[in-house]
Amino acid sequence: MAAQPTPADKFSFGLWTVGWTARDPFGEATREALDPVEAVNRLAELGAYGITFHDDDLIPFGSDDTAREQHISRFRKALEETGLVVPMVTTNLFTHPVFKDGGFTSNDRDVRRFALRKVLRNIDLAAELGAQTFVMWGGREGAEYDAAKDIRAALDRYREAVDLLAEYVIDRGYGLKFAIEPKPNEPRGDILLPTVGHALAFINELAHPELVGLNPEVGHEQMAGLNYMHGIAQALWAGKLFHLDLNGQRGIKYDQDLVFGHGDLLNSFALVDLLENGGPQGGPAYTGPRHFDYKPSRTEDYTGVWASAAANMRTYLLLKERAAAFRADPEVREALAASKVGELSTPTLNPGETYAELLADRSAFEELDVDAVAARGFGFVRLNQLAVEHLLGAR
Ligand code: 3MF
Ligand code: MG
Ligand code: MG
Repeated sequence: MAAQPTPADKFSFGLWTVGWTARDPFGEATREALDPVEAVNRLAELGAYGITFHDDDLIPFGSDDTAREQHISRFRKALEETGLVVPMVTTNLFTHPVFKDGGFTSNDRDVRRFALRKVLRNIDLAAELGAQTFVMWGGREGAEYDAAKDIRAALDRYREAVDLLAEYVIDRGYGLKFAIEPKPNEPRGDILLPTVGHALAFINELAHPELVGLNPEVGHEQMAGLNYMHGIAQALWAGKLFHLDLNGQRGIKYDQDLVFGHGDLLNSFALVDLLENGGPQGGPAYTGPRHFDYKPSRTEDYTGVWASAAANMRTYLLLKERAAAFRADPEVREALAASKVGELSTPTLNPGETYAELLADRSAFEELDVDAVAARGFGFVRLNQLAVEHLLGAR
């Protein structure tokens, strides 16, 4: 059985996850508010290494400077006592009614300027607490009505905002990097930068693309019917996997925020295999925080909240163990070779080969027995069954 989580596993949780009091669009909260200090203590006891937060999770919106300092210093003391770190900080630009049409891309310029000020202040706090990553989830940056939002102007304003924030971080010497979190919808009908692909294209248009990467979330990609592991792989390929949000989602529906692995378990297995074994030499492909952004279900009391927090980490560790067994199995290695999975890493052209040489190569075209090549099977189903059997602990 997998070991207990330790800080070396780099598991982190949003304060808003275990702290969610379970108010939803149809019902009142089912749990009392959680003291951030207790969240720090309990997560440390469970073996997490980090905690993350939106400004408003820690410092209620509208707090005066004295109250603000008190909230920060209590939290900081709990961090010092437990050794928990703050690897990531983010800003809430979605709860307060002022952000009902967005923060950086509201049609109302006063709101956009206010949003920038709120984020700049929070960047100072992130740097003060030693965070490396500043996540930006633009949940209200979007629209319900096509005539109501000039999308190109909105993208101009989004870029203007991110460029300004990058300039600020450079000027202050903070060493923070930004991670955009795509989501297709909810709370807006359509959210800007809805998928990993849209966000990657946006980053290429920025003044400081090197400072901006992604924070892809399992459920967000799956809400769009996309393959999360593929999205993570493309983010890695682009050198843009700065952070990630792990949770569970069952199909194309509202944002469920289930425990990691409680949605598409096979894709979670493939994801953990990629993160842990997908590096160039077979080691980890990603070394940042394994961050959980889930919601303890509304049915749970606080016993259930802490059990669900532990479940995220345990599921990850079990999948890591299963993925290691999958990679070590000689039959899997043979099946991978039979499926030519490794062959895809061989460049299609020979070293230095030109198109003239390819055109001159009769074996590539004129003399190729296309029917014989077409008749070869790849054996992908056998390979997948081996993955399923390892996942089920049957091998
Ligand atoms: C919503 C989310 C967000 C972001 C958060 C961190 C409230 O579906 O996933 O959680 O993760 O704003 O940036
Ligand atoms: Mg989410
Ligand atoms: Mg998230």
